Amino acid sequence: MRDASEALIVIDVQNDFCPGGALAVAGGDEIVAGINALMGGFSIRVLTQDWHPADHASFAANHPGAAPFSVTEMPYGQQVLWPVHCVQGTPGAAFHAKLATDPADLVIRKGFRAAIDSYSAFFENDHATPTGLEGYLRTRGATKLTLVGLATDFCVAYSAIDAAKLGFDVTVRTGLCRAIDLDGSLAKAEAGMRAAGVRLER
Ligand code: VGL
Ligand code: ZN
Repeated sequence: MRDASEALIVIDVQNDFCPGGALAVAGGDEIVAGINALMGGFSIRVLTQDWHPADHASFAANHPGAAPFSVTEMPYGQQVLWPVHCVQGTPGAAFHAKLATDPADLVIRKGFRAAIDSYSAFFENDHATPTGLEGYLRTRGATKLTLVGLATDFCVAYSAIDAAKLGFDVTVRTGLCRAIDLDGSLAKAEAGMRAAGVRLER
């Protein structure tokens, strides 16, 4: 068992990000068994869940004429327009059936405000609106975080960089993550994580 100051954060291991899902990440389901095995070693375990209303601004379908995976300008900056995914209460938003959810201490949902996306588990995409996860982790005494999940280059990277900026000691286990890799986004995300002081471990 790791020290009580260590937390495992499992990012968005949901059906829509796994093969067959609306925003499928190649090999997204391959990481589930490894994540389940890792969970047993941590005394603080958090799952995040992408959780959008149907009218969410990140969906291309809500922007007439916009193609999925195109980029638009939002009041808070650039935003990729995604296929409709992880709609609240739908099977696509549910965790992968084989993910061990019972051991989780906390499930934190994000992206539930229609006008703003939230890749990071800590802040929405305006980089200012907190999700509350920082307070939870600090009050439980967590200082060292291990991140795994989907997708490496979006929600995992944004969460890892925010966590490092907040002063947590952050490791991303890349072997237990899978990427969307949109126009070089994976290389960019890895460089951004390294620059923020995030440890990348296989
Ligand atoms: C994610 C795109 C849109 C992710 C969530 O979990 O990485 N990516 N929503
Ligand atoms: Zn999303």
